Amino acid sequence: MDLAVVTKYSALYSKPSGLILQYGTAGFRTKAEHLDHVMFRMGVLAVLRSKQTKSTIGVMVTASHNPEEDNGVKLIDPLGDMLAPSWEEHANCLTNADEQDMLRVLMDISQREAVNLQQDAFIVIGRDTRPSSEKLSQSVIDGVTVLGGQFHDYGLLTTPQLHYMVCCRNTNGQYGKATIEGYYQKLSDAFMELSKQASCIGHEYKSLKVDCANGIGALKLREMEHYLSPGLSLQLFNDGTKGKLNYLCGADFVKSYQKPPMGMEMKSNERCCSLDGDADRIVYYYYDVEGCFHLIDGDKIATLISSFLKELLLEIGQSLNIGVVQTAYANGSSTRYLEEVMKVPVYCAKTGVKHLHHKAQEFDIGVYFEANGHGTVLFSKGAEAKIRQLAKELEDKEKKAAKMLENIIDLFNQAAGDAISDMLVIEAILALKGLTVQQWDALYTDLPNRQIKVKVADRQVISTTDAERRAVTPPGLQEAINDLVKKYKLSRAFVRPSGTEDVVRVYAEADSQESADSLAHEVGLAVFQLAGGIGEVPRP
Ligand code: G16
Repeated sequence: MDLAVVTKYSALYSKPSGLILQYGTAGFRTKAEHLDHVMFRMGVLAVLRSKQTKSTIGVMVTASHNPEEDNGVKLIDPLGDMLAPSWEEHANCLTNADEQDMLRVLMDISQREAVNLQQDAFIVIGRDTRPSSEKLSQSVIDGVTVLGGQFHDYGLLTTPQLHYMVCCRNTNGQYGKATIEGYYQKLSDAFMELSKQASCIGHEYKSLKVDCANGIGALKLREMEHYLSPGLSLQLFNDGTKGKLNYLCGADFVKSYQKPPMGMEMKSNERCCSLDGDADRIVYYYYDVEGCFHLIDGDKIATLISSFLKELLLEIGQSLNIGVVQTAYANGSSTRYLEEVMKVPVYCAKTGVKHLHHKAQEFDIGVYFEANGHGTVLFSKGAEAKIRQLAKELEDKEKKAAKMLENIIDLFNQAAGDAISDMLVIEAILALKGLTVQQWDALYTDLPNRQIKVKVADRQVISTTDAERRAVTPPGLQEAINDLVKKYKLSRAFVRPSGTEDVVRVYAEADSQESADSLAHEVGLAVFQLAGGIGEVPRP
């Protein structure tokens, strides 16, 4: 295979002049009209990665929580995990190369990574429901075929479903069947088995209201519904029949604004949840009888899951080590509860599933969740084998606990955070423990917090350290944050450039909502002044 063939076609996918993009928190993301060349080039890069690893590689076309006008692309590595960091660098070089430099960059990547160009390549492709996604995924396919790669286009899929497909294909079906039916069957079998163990499932555990962010989650939950019957009945809202993707709805909206999504009919004490645009995040919430809104975010999801896992391990007499991985956005109360009450070690990673996933792999059982609802649980090979063996050997109560753990292993998407799989795990745990949403919420009280976005000319002027908890540049910014934090009780604040949107994110928490709002605003102003703010000055 001759790399020069790529340059013959790449001119058809011309790069807008001067456009520089970075492979960010979850791949490339920007306005859809700027992405044609990126898609073509990522198709080409996926072929090189596939040849190098002799494995199937995934390419997902989505911008997840971003507005409908945006789009994006990320590559999925052989085990269904995120692209290796050194290949993110190659992705940057290839995407930003001028037309005349393409061949040189491709040769450089192939040499440095010892890619055997004669090796076969196989790529699987998925896309979300954005109007731009179909055409952009065709550009990916063009990139794949120009280098002679074979491919399978799954069409519309959630992001975690594509991660699952890649993992299945590269484990020769050991992880599951690489079809959409295989995914539904694997998850629903595990869910139904778990549900059977709940001694009496009352009506309150059988139905759930789901806001689908007007995205792919709605289509996929509709397809899956009958697999879950009669265990769980889902009432879908924001299913894409009218509203705009992620607009005033979805997990990111609910978490950021701490408000229910538009279009959801909520009665008091009813358990509701929201997915995001590509169904890899989930948050829960309810209204209490006084009409007060309560958000149950990724931190509380991690707490519910790890306490359940700890109980089951205790029952089967196993001391497998459990670790919880969070990010700087984790509510201070959640970290305190996990460490002090549950006695579970907690680690802080940089934002982005790739960082959390990596850290979670260090444990027998690694629970990782971002506060925004993105996460899953990883079981080491050894822990999984032990649990499966105990499920065969043990008897009575212990056997039941080991079987539940076995079902939980199958129910979690271990390739990536997955809103559908997380939802089923949560529903099963609540039913098994007989917990209401209010009881779950009452595990601990969140410290009031606020997140805001600030526009700056170049967000890369902000760099951070200590898992993003301290700003290194621009000079004076961290000192300003320190001074502001001192003004409030139980307070904490940090800033970081987003890796998915052209904004700087500001997070603040304090002893009251008023203080958290005011601290976030003041820190936002400091960012605006010291980091080159543009447009509207942050308002209280
Ligand atoms: C992506 C990542 C998440 C991250 C989020 C926000 O989520 O997968 O790990 O928390 O972006 O990242 P940032 O603050 O850098 O913009 P999604 O759901 O958009 O794919």
